Amino acid sequence: MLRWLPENVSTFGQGVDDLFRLIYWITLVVFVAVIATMIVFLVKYRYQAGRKAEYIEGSTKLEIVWTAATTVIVFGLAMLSFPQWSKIKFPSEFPTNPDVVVQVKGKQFNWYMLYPGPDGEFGSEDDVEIENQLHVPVNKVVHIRLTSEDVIHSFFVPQLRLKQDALPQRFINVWFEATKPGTYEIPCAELCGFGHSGMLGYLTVHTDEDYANWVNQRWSPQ
Ligand SMILES: [Cu+2]
Repeated sequence: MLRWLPENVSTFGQGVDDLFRLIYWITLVVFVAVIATMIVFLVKYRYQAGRKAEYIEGSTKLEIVWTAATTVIVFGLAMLSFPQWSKIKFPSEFPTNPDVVVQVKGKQFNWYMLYPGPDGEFGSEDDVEIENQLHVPVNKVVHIRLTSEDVIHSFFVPQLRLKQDALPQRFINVWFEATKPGTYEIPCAELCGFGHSGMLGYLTVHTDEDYANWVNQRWSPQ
C-alpha cells in the first residue's frame, strides 16, 4: 500500500514519508496482533457443554504494560514528528531569503496567485494576478503567503507533502523547495462549498531557464 504514495518532489518530503511508513508499520503490527488474539480467544473460549463461566478481576500487571507501551509509542512518535512539523510549519524555521514569494488566495472556487511583479512589492500597481496557475523555479526556496477571501480552503500539493488551511482575514506562511520540474495538481482539501470538488489549480515547476522565460512573458522585470 505504501507504493500508492504520490511521487515526492519536495526537499522535506522524505522526512514526512519516513514518519508515515513508521506509523504505518506500527499500526499494522498492532492491528495483526489484536485480530490474531481475538481469533485465538474466539476459538479457545467458544461454547462447550458443561463448561462454567469463570469470574476474574482483570490483571493490573497487563494494564500497566499496555498503558506504558502505548505511552512510549505515542511520545516517541511525537518526538520524531516535532522536528518535521517545525521545519515545515514554523516560519522561524523556514529557509531565509526565498527566491520567489507568491500570495495564494482561495476564493470559491479558484486559487488566485499574486506575484509582486517587477518591483518585488505586494500591493503595488505592477502586481500580477493569475488564476489557478502557480509557476516556480526548480530547486529554489518558495514562500507562499496563504489567505482566503471567503471561507476556509486548504492548499494541498500531494507531491510536495504540503497541506495548509487558508483562512479569511489571515495570512499563513508556508514554504517549499521543489526538486523536479513538472506539473502538479493543487486540489482544495477543505470542503468549501458547492463547487469544492472542481476547485483545482496547477503548480508548474520550471527549470531556471523556463522560469525566466515565463516571467518575461508575464511581466518584464527591471
Ligand atoms: Cu476551496
